[in-house]
Amino acid sequence: MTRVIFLGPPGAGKGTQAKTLADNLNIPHISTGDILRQGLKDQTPLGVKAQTYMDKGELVPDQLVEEMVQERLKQDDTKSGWILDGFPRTVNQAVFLGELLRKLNQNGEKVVNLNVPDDTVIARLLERGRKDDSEEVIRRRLEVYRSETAPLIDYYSSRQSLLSINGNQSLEEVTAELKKVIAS
Ligand code: B4P
Repeated sequence: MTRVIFLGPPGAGKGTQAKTLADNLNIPHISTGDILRQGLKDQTPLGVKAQTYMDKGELVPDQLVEEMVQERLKQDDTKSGWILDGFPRTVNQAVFLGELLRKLNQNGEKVVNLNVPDDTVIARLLERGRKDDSEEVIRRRLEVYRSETAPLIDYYSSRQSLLSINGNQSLEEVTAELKKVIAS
């Protein structure tokens, strides 16, 4: 049973690697960013609320994202495992997730941190050019990452082993390193 949480700055390659790994293992890839963007496209109440935060590079409020993840993790297909990408992004979300996994009997998750320097992240995101990939918004996302999400590295390191991967390599090299640490 594989359950993996991806940590890392915006543009670290969480989405890219999570998708590859989930396809390989035939388990669901649960990306909070993708679910929020789909909500926006479908103009659901959640998507509409999330838009103002995402456009500015801010985090969507914890409660909204937590409810969304809770609903998703309760679905039947998660029984075979999952890859969680983009959640948790705050210590509050991590505490919430820990309690939720205990309740659902889905513990035993591996936590992987993708390390990538700022200049690489900025170059990758500018090249991708999504709506929230303008230079100003990317810089804000990095600030938010440092203040809200980076503390999760200590949070998880002090509770369980945190697997660290060099995300500043080619896609294939990152995938190979990931597969190795997840299998170990
Ligand atoms: P996300 O959708 O999670 O996006 P991300 O952090 O920008 O990207 P990721 O790290 O997945 O990078 P990717 O693989 O795509 O978040 C967007 C927004 O949603 C947040 O700012 C926030 O507002 C909101 N949100 C989401 N979750 C939330 C939560 N839990 N709480 C509150 N708010 C939340 O890679 C980026 C680019 O790099 C791609 O073009 C890719 O092709 C390229 N790339 C990847 N790996 C590469 C490599 N090794 N070499 C070269 N290029 C590479």
